[in-house]
Amino acid sequence: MTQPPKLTRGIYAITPGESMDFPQILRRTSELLQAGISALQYRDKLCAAQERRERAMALLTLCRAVGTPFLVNDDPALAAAVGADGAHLGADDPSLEVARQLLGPDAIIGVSCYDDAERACQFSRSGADYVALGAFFPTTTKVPRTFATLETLCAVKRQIARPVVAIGGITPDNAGALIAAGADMVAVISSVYGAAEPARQIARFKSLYANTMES
Ligand code: TZP
Ligand code: MG
Repeated sequence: MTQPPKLTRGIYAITPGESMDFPQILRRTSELLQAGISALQYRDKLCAAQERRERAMALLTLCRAVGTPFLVNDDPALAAAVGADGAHLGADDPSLEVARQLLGPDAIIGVSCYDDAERACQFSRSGADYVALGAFFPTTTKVPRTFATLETLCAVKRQIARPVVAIGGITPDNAGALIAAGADMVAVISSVYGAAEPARQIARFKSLYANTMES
C-alpha cells in the first residue's frame, strides 16, 4: 500500500470562500500545487453537503496528482467520506477523538489553538498532528477569534515537537518573523489565492524557508 502524503515545512494553502468561484479556485489551486505547497485545506462554510463533497473530491484529485496532503476544514466526516489525508478542527468542530476514529491513526489532524499555548500543548499530548496559532496579522478573510503573538509561538515551539502552523494575514512581507520564530508552516488564503502571480508568490514564501535553518 502506498504511504499517505506527509506534512513538510512550507506553505499550507487554504481555499477561499465566496470571494472566488469554484472553477477559478481549481485553476488557482493547480498553479499553487505546481509551484510547490506543503498542504492544501478545503475550507468552505457555505456550500450544501453534496456540492462540498464534489468540490472536495475535485481538489483531492489535484493533490493526489502531485502527492500533496489534502485536508478538509471543520468536517472530519467529509474528510473520511472522500478519502482525504486529514482534517482541521477548530473549537466548535468535532473533537480530536471523534476525528481520529473517523479518519484512522495515519490521518493528519490539526487543531486551531488561537493564542493559547496551554491548549496547543494539550492537543499535542493528545495526538494532534499539528497545532495552529493565529491570527497573527489583521485579515479580511474572517473575523479572528483572537490575535496571536510571537511570544505564544515561541512558547509553544519550546514545549512541543509537533509542527506548529501560523495563520492570519500572512504575506511574504510579514512571514519572516514567524518562520524565524519556528512556524513550520504558514497557512495562507488571500496572499496566495489573491496573488497576481501565484507561482512567484509561492517562490517568495519558499525563499523565506530556504533562508531559515530547520528548527
Ligand atoms: N483563521 C484565523 S485567521 C484566518 C483563519 C481561517 C484567515 C486566514 O486568511 P488570510 O487571507 O490568509 O488572512
Ligand atoms: Mg472550524
